[in-house]
Amino acid sequence: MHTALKIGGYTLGLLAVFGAAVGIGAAVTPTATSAATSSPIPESHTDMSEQTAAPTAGAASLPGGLMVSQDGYTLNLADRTAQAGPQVPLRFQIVGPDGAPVIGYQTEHDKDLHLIAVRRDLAHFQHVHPVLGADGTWSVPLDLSAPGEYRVFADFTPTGHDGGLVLGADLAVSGAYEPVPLPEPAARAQVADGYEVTLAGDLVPGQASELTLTVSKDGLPVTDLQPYLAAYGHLVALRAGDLAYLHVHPAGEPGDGVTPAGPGITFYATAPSAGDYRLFLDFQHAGVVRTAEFTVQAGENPRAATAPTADSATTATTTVPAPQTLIVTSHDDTETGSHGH
Ligand SMILES: [Cu+2]
Repeated sequence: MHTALKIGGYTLGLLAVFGAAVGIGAAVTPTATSAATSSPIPESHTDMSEQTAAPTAGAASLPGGLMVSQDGYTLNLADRTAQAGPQVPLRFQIVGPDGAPVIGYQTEHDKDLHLIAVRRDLAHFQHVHPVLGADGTWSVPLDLSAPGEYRVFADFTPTGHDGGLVLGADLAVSGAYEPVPLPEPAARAQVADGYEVTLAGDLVPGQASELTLTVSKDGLPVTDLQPYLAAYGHLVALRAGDLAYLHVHPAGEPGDGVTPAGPGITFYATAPSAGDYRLFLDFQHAGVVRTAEFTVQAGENPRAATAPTADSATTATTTVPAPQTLIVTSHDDTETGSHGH
């Protein structure tokens, strides 16, 4: 009985690994799939045909921005490298399932395509709106004064596609890269010209979380925010570590009779996992668009949780140095106390 249970457990484990292999193999290489087909578990073949359908659902539920190609649409940068400079022309195409550059887009948030560029250390965020040429080539100047590895996200909805897509591509900017550590989590962000934005609400892994960002200037609430991209603010949230691009949507829109023009702007954001995220809020006031940036922690901090385990030695060498982990841990305690989460 005991042996039978062990075998059963082993088989289940094997099937789980096998299922995962098929999931990856079907999407990437035929080698993994053929290896899986020669598996010595004949009764699993029926399971496999069911598992083969899984990758589609899995890819659909992945956070945006992690892939350069999805659903037959590919983000093609004209150049994957650039020289540093304040006005570097970026050119790219969205190539569709038919192999031709996409020229038909559905307008979302007032624009046919939103382009986000950020250095991989989550510094130097930019949100711009490229111009589409007749041949399907988008172009926009980027401020790439700071060298380093950048991630470029195209957020768009092709005509005829069910829902929006966020594709991501790497752009290397030559020069001396001096990465900066992710700023500590904080509920308050200072913005130029006397603006301050505070953040209320918790980012809960796996569910749409309500976040309210409140804008003040020189200590007074701002109640005359201007519509920007069909909302009183536009929020982009990226996961630290892989720059997964979260789905965020505003609660209400200007002119709907219920949404105030500040000082609070409410969003719903879904964090795919526990961990650190960087939030970028674009808001417009007195004719100028400004960006407020926050580091937010969703759920328990996985870095703090892994610190005391047996494999911490190997983890420490590949990820975060031990002293930094200690600083983060102590900061968590003060954060929890001061904000009363
Ligand atoms: Cu945009």
